[in-house]
Amino acid sequence: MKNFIAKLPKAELHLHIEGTFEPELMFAIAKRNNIEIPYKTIEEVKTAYQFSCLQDFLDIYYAGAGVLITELDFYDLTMAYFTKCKEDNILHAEIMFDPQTHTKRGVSFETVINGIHLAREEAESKWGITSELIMSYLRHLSEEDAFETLSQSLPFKHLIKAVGLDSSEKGNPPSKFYKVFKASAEAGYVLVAHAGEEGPAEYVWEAIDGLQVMRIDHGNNCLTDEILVQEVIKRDLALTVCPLSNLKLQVVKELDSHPLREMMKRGIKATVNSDDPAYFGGYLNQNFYALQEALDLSKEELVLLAKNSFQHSLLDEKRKKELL
Ligand code: ES4
Ligand code: ZN
Repeated sequence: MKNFIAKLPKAELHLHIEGTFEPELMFAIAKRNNIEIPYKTIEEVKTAYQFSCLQDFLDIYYAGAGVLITELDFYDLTMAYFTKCKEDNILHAEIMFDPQTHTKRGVSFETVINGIHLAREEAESKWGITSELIMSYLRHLSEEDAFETLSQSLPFKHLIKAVGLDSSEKGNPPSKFYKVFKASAEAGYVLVAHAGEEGPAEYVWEAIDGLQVMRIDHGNNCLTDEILVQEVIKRDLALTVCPLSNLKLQVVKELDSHPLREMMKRGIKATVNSDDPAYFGGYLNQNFYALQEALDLSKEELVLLAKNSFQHSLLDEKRKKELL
């Protein structure tokens, strides 16, 4: 089965580039930027990566991203992820980045996007791996702040395909961002959002009706509302599910009680993704391996999940046809 999964062509649709920051690279970049980090060894870092909820993780994730300063840092970070794509047979990746995490620290939007973009071009020319960028607004910040990010993005609009919504979900419902999502759509961006990871089904309703997203990141809590499930199916909205993330953030107790099987059974289009692989214990293939074992997924089900990832990607129909 492992071999079957490893060879299966895949797309990854839910991946935070700041969440691919491996401790080894973090140490190297911190050193060259003369920044102190609160860990002495890789082991120390790894023991710090124990989370009881999303916020626990986010505190450490934002601190880690704080050592990224130059275009080269963002290039190295992104190139390291594409190397993993090559190893995992990911042919297409849709990469989220959090501009506010960096602009708040005085790193310019341009530095972030240029570094990421350079790596995207190299991955495509070297390995044929295509990618899209999703600029994610931080939901713990204000809508006004998101509007500022939207305007900073406009000179680079040709490099960005979509906007998303991430960070602390509870207490920050999608309704906080209706206006900026509407403006983002008018600017030409496709819309996605995290919803129903820790937040209730009500937040997923707001994401699909209020924000008008074409895909839901996580969406686990959809299952608590049968009318919502029917609506998600009717509108053909895919969920980008992240098994190891859910396990590490205690969204699920055990992988064998993961809702993915129930989602598939009910006819929801689900995809498998790694979210923040450097923090959650594995890249895409590891997520597939763990899930296959826990839920005893068949080869047919694995193929369906992989097909869904291409079908519900932001690729144009021509490239989808090539890859499917
Ligand atoms: C995230 Cl797992 C998760 N949830 C919400 N926001 C995020 N940002 C990075 N990872
Ligand atoms: Zn996420």
